[in-house]
Amino acid sequence: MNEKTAKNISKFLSLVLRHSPETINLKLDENGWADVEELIEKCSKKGNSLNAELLDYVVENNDKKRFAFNEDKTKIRASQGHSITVELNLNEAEPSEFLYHGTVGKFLENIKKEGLQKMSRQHVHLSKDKETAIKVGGRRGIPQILTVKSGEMFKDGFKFYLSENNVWLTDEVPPKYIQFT
Ligand code: HQG
Repeated sequence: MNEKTAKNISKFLSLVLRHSPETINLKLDENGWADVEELIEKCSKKGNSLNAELLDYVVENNDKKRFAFNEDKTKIRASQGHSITVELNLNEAEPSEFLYHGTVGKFLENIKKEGLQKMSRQHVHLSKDKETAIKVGGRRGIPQILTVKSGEMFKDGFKFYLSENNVWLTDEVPPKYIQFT
Protein backbone atom coordinates (compact mmCIF):
# COMPACT_ATOMS: atom_id res chain seq x y z
CA MET A 1 0.00 0.00 0.00
CA ASN A 2 1.20 3.42 -0.95
CA GLU A 3 1.80 5.55 2.19
CA LYS A 4 0.26 8.58 0.56
CA THR A 5 -2.97 6.68 -0.08
CA ALA A 6 -2.98 5.48 3.53
CA LYS A 7 -2.50 9.03 4.80
CA ASN A 8 -5.29 10.35 2.62
CA ILE A 9 -7.64 7.65 3.87
CA SER A 10 -6.63 8.43 7.47
CA LYS A 11 -7.39 12.12 6.95
CA PHE A 12 -10.72 11.30 5.39
CA LEU A 13 -11.60 8.95 8.26
CA SER A 14 -10.67 11.66 10.78
CA LEU A 15 -13.07 14.00 9.01
CA VAL A 16 -16.04 11.64 8.91
CA LEU A 17 -15.46 9.78 12.21
CA ARG A 18 -14.49 12.78 14.36
CA HIS A 19 -15.99 15.90 12.87
CA SER A 20 -18.48 15.68 10.00
CA PRO A 21 -20.08 12.28 9.32
CA GLU A 22 -22.75 14.16 7.38
CA THR A 23 -20.17 14.84 4.64
CA ILE A 24 -20.98 11.35 3.36
CA ASN A 25 -24.34 11.04 5.08
CA LEU A 26 -22.90 8.55 7.57
CA LYS A 27 -24.59 7.82 10.89
CA LEU A 28 -22.50 7.35 14.03
CA ASP A 29 -24.11 5.83 17.12
CA GLU A 30 -23.91 7.60 20.48
CA ASN A 31 -20.57 5.91 21.16
CA GLY A 32 -19.06 7.15 17.92
CA TRP A 33 -19.25 3.83 16.04
CA ALA A 34 -19.91 3.69 12.31
CA ASP A 35 -20.99 0.56 10.48
CA VAL A 36 -18.03 -0.63 8.40
CA GLU A 37 -20.09 -1.72 5.38
CA GLU A 38 -22.01 1.54 5.36
CA LEU A 39 -18.78 3.54 5.64
CA ILE A 40 -17.21 1.72 2.70
CA GLU A 41 -20.33 2.07 0.58
CA LYS A 42 -20.80 5.77 1.32
CA CYS A 43 -17.12 6.59 0.78
CA SER A 44 -17.21 4.88 -2.59
CA LYS A 45 -20.31 6.82 -3.59
CA LYS A 46 -18.30 9.99 -3.01
CA GLY A 47 -15.60 8.72 -5.34
CA ASN A 48 -13.11 7.68 -2.63
CA SER A 49 -12.08 4.12 -3.24
CA LEU A 50 -12.22 2.30 0.06
CA ASN A 51 -12.55 -1.40 0.74
CA ALA A 52 -12.18 -3.72 3.71
CA GLU A 53 -8.55 -4.44 2.95
CA LEU A 54 -7.54 -0.78 2.75
CA LEU A 55 -9.47 -0.03 5.92
CA ASP A 56 -7.73 -2.89 7.77
CA TYR A 57 -4.36 -1.60 6.64
CA VAL A 58 -5.05 1.95 7.78
CA VAL A 59 -6.37 0.88 11.19
CA GLU A 60 -3.38 -1.42 11.78
CA ASN A 61 -0.64 0.83 10.48
CA ASN A 62 -1.87 4.28 11.41
CA ASP A 63 0.98 6.20 13.07
CA LYS A 64 -1.14 7.22 16.04
CA LYS A 65 -3.58 4.31 16.03
CA ARG A 66 -6.35 6.85 15.57
CA PHE A 67 -9.07 4.33 14.70
CA ALA A 68 -10.29 1.09 16.21
CA PHE A 69 -12.64 -1.71 15.18
CA ASN A 70 -15.10 -3.38 17.54
CA GLU A 71 -14.54 -7.07 18.32
CA ASP A 72 -16.12 -8.57 15.21
CA LYS A 73 -14.87 -5.75 12.96
CA THR A 74 -18.35 -4.72 11.89
CA LYS A 75 -17.90 -1.25 13.39
CA ILE A 76 -15.17 1.36 13.44
CA ARG A 77 -14.62 4.58 15.38
CA ALA A 78 -11.98 7.20 16.15
CA SER A 79 -10.40 6.59 19.55
CA GLN A 80 -10.25 10.32 20.41
CA GLY A 81 -10.12 13.78 18.87
CA HIS A 82 -13.85 14.29 18.20
CA SER A 83 -15.49 17.66 17.87
CA ILE A 84 -18.96 16.08 17.67
CA THR A 85 -20.46 14.79 20.91
CA VAL A 86 -19.90 11.08 21.42
CA GLU A 87 -19.71 8.97 24.58
CA LEU A 88 -16.43 7.06 24.32
CA ASN A 89 -16.67 5.58 27.83
CA LEU A 90 -13.06 6.52 28.34
CA ASN A 91 -11.01 4.90 31.06
CA GLU A 92 -10.26 7.16 33.98
CA ALA A 93 -6.61 6.94 34.94
CA GLU A 94 -4.08 8.48 37.31
CA PRO A 95 -1.53 10.52 35.37
CA SER A 96 2.15 10.88 36.13
CA GLU A 97 3.33 14.00 37.97
CA PHE A 98 3.66 15.95 34.71
CA LEU A 99 2.04 15.81 31.28
CA TYR A 100 2.82 18.01 28.28
CA HIS A 101 0.89 20.13 25.81
CA GLY A 102 2.23 21.55 22.57
CA THR A 103 0.86 24.85 21.40
CA VAL A 104 2.12 28.00 19.62
CA GLY A 105 3.10 31.48 20.80
CA LYS A 106 0.00 33.32 19.65
CA PHE A 107 -2.20 31.32 22.08
CA LEU A 108 -0.02 31.81 25.15
CA GLU A 109 -1.50 35.05 26.39
CA ASN A 110 -4.98 33.58 26.38
CA ILE A 111 -3.83 30.30 27.90
CA LYS A 112 -2.18 32.27 30.74
CA LYS A 113 -5.55 33.89 31.42
CA GLU A 114 -8.00 31.02 30.96
CA GLY A 115 -5.81 27.94 31.11
CA LEU A 116 -6.05 25.18 28.52
CA GLN A 117 -9.56 24.79 27.19
CA LYS A 118 -10.95 22.08 24.96
CA MET A 119 -11.72 24.58 22.22
CA SER A 120 -13.58 22.75 19.43
CA ARG A 121 -12.80 19.24 20.67
CA GLN A 122 -14.30 17.21 23.49
CA HIS A 123 -11.20 17.34 25.69
CA VAL A 124 -7.87 19.05 26.21
CA HIS A 125 -5.20 16.75 24.73
CA LEU A 126 -2.01 16.06 26.68
CA SER A 127 0.88 13.67 26.23
CA LYS A 128 3.22 11.73 28.48
CA ASP A 129 6.34 12.82 26.61
CA LYS A 130 7.63 16.14 25.36
CA GLU A 131 8.45 14.75 21.89
CA THR A 132 4.76 14.15 21.15
CA ALA A 133 3.87 17.63 22.42
CA ILE A 134 6.53 19.13 20.14
CA LYS A 135 4.91 17.39 17.16
CA VAL A 136 1.41 18.51 18.17
CA GLY A 137 2.49 22.15 18.59
CA GLY A 138 4.58 21.94 15.41
CA ARG A 139 1.40 21.43 13.35
CA ARG A 140 0.71 25.14 13.81
CA GLY A 141 4.15 26.77 13.83
CA ILE A 142 7.07 26.93 16.21
CA PRO A 143 6.06 24.65 19.06
CA GLN A 144 5.80 25.97 22.61
CA ILE A 145 5.73 23.25 25.21
CA LEU A 146 3.67 23.66 28.36
CA THR A 147 4.22 21.43 31.38
CA VAL A 148 1.00 20.47 33.14
CA LYS A 149 1.12 19.64 36.84
CA SER A 150 -1.14 16.66 36.33
CA GLY A 151 -0.22 14.95 39.60
CA GLU A 152 -1.32 18.00 41.56
CA MET A 153 -4.49 18.35 39.49
CA PHE A 154 -5.35 14.71 40.12
CA LYS A 155 -4.87 15.18 43.87
CA ASP A 156 -7.16 18.20 43.65
CA GLY A 157 -9.92 16.08 42.11
CA PHE A 158 -9.55 16.72 38.37
CA LYS A 159 -10.34 13.68 36.25
CA PHE A 160 -7.99 12.32 33.62
CA TYR A 161 -8.73 9.79 30.91
CA LEU A 162 -6.45 7.70 28.78
CA SER A 163 -7.74 7.00 25.28
CA GLU A 164 -7.32 3.63 23.53
CA ASN A 165 -4.37 5.14 21.65
CA ASN A 166 -2.69 6.57 24.77
CA VAL A 167 -3.62 10.22 24.51
CA TRP A 168 -4.20 11.82 27.93
CA LEU A 169 -7.43 13.78 28.06
CA THR A 170 -8.96 16.12 30.59
CA ASP A 171 -11.72 18.73 30.60
CA GLU A 172 -9.58 21.79 31.29
CA VAL A 173 -6.28 22.85 32.83
CA PRO A 174 -6.56 26.02 34.94
CA PRO A 175 -3.55 28.37 34.65
CA LYS A 176 -2.21 27.62 38.11
CA TYR A 177 -1.36 24.06 37.02
CA ILE A 178 0.64 25.15 33.97
CA GLN A 179 4.38 25.81 33.85
CA PHE A 180 5.07 28.14 30.97
CA THR A 181 8.85 27.90 30.93
C1 HQG B 1 -5.06 25.92 21.90
C2 HQG B 1 -3.94 15.92 16.79
C3 HQG B 1 -6.30 29.91 23.18
C4 HQG B 1 -4.31 24.62 22.03
C5 HQG B 1 -2.83 16.17 17.76
C6 HQG B 1 -4.30 24.17 20.57
C7 HQG B 1 -3.50 16.07 19.11
C8 HQG B 1 -6.02 27.64 23.39
C9 HQG B 1 -5.61 24.70 20.01
C10 HQG B 1 -4.93 16.39 18.81
C11 HQG B 1 -6.58 27.68 24.68
C12 HQG B 1 -6.67 23.63 19.90
C13 HQG B 1 -5.35 17.66 19.48
C14 HQG B 1 -7.00 28.93 25.20
C15 HQG B 1 -6.05 25.64 24.24
N1 HQG B 1 -6.84 30.01 24.41
N2 HQG B 1 -5.88 28.75 22.65
N3 HQG B 1 -7.54 29.07 26.41
N4 HQG B 1 -6.59 26.42 25.19
N5 HQG B 1 -5.70 26.36 23.16
O1 HQG B 1 -6.31 20.77 17.41
O2 HQG B 1 -4.11 19.76 21.32
O3 HQG B 1 -3.24 14.00 14.46
O4 HQG B 1 -8.18 21.15 19.10
O5 HQG B 1 -3.01 24.83 22.55
O6 HQG B 1 -1.77 15.29 17.60
O7 HQG B 1 -3.54 20.98 19.13
O8 HQG B 1 -5.59 14.76 14.65
O9 HQG B 1 -5.92 20.57 19.90
O10 HQG B 1 -3.23 24.72 19.86
O11 HQG B 1 -3.41 14.85 19.73
O12 HQG B 1 -4.89 12.56 15.62
O13 HQG B 1 -6.07 25.67 20.93
O14 HQG B 1 -5.03 16.52 17.40
O15 HQG B 1 -4.17 14.58 16.66
O16 HQG B 1 -6.30 22.79 18.82
O17 HQG B 1 -4.50 18.72 19.07
P1 HQG B 1 -6.74 21.29 18.73
P2 HQG B 1 -4.42 20.07 19.90
P3 HQG B 1 -4.50 13.93 15.28
